[in-house]
Amino acid sequence: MSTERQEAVLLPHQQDKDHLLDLYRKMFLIRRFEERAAEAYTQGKIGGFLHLAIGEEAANVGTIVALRDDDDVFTHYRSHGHALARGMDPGAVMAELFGKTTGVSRGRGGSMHLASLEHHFWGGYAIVGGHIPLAVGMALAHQYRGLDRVVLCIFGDGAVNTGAFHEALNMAGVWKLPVVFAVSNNLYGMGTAIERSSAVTEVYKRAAAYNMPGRRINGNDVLQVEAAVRDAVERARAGEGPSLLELVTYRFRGHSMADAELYRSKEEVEQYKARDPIVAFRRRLEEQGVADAGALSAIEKEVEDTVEAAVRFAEESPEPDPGTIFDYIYVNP
Ligand SMILES: Cc1ncc(C[n+]2csc(CCOP(=O)(O)OP(=O)(O)O)c2C)c(N)n1
Ligand SMILES: [Mg+2]
Repeated sequence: MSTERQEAVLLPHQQDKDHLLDLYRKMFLIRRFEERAAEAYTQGKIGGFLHLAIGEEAANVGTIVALRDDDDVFTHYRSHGHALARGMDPGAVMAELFGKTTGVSRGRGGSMHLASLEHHFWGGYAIVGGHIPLAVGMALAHQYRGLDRVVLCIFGDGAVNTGAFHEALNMAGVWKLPVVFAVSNNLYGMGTAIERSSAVTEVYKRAAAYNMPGRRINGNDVLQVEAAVRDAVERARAGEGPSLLELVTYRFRGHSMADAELYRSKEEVEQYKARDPIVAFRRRLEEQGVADAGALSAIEKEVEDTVEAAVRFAEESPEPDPGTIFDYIYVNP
């Protein structure tokens, strides 16, 4: 699938070694976290659904790092990577998957409902497209209150055929709201390829219908994603309205842990794995002399320790007391 032919024009801070290594560390953290979550799931330690973002780490990280701390994030159910990139504690995110009281949503939400007020991270939504109007509502609130906060709304290619997508983008376009719509186009919605479900498969083109700019970006290049999202965020913050960014990426694993993957060939998956966004970024950092293999391995080791500690924390944390089952359903007065 073709994307913008954009030779890496680096932003000034993208030449900064610390920033580049931070991007690498975040992407690697997501990869290891997801791999360990998959293991824990097969061991029966995680219940319910588990949707992994392995393969989509560049899109996960490039979007979130473009935000200010007080900007707001809404995302869909494939959200562990976004939460980790936002700086949510890996132990508390893992504990949420385990359904423990120490989880970010106190074990009540599980994998699909990560949230953190402190991180302006409003979920984790399971209804495809259902959160897009919520994000637009928050953007309207920011505009109405004269705040310069921007809302980032992330969803999959499957969401662009829901009514909520069209209604919400239309209102955002009419009112020039400070919201950035970022579609992680991983080419499939569950077992359905995008060309079987979308009359127009170039998602970014839909922006024209709502009078906002639309761009298709290589979602496997963290620097291109970050640059595009920063542009769109600046535009929104300056009062120039919303944008639609299509980040073309690929998930290496099934839709969820229960997916026999009969809808795509092993060869196709292998082709994409050969262009692994983490491996490619690692190579680039080495080739450009940002860090040598030893320094990158040290980051990986540190991340592995962090993830092991997160799993231990989740395992050792207490289960919620059944007597508290009705707590947190409504906001306490
Ligand atoms: C309104 C609604 N319809 C159907 C579903 C079942 N469903 C769950 S995930 C999914 C696929 C969505 O794919 P996409 O938006 O591309 O996100 P991805 O899983 O690829 O990240 C579907 C149809 C749902 N959760 N909500
Ligand atoms: Mg998809």
